[in-house]
Amino acid sequence: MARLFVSDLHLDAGAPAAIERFCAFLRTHAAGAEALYILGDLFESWIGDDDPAADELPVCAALRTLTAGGVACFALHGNRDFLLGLPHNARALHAGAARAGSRAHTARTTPYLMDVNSEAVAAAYRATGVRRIIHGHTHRPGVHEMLLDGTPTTRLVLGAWYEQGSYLRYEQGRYELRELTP
Ligand SMILES: [Mn+2]
Repeated sequence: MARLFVSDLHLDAGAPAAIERFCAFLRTHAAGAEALYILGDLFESWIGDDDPAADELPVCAALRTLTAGGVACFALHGNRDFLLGLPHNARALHAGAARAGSRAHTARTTPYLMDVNSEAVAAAYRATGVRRIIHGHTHRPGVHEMLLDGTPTTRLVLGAWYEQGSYLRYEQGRYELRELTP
């Protein structure tokens, strides 16, 4: 059975077509998988699990259906939905830090980081000992192979779902980036 990886869906109640695209993905591709890994930014923003609007998002029900059907589902917090599962006092702390960070960012003229830093990637490989990294966040899907200290490494980057759905499929030792037909 396959393991599927997605990231950067940025689902928002204001864009119901994107929500339906992901729900359809859950009902079809993911329903037959062994596991689904959501690697950040499932939601465009998330103000808390107690947001009354959250219960109305069909994606939450679709994820419940998926896991009830026996598909393991794992989710990392992204920079857009880092408040998933946090209690209110933690959110208040983050909100204060976000406001301070926003002011500091506005005061700086540092260009926006658009892709990974290759030195940071090499450091992550060396620190962890892994030779394969799967990530999203940059919204630049692709496969990057390089030799690190003489050893082959592979970095698989997931695409964002703004225009079209995409995912990474792993089965029997093979990884494949796939796009959903619109
Ligand atoms: Mn993102």
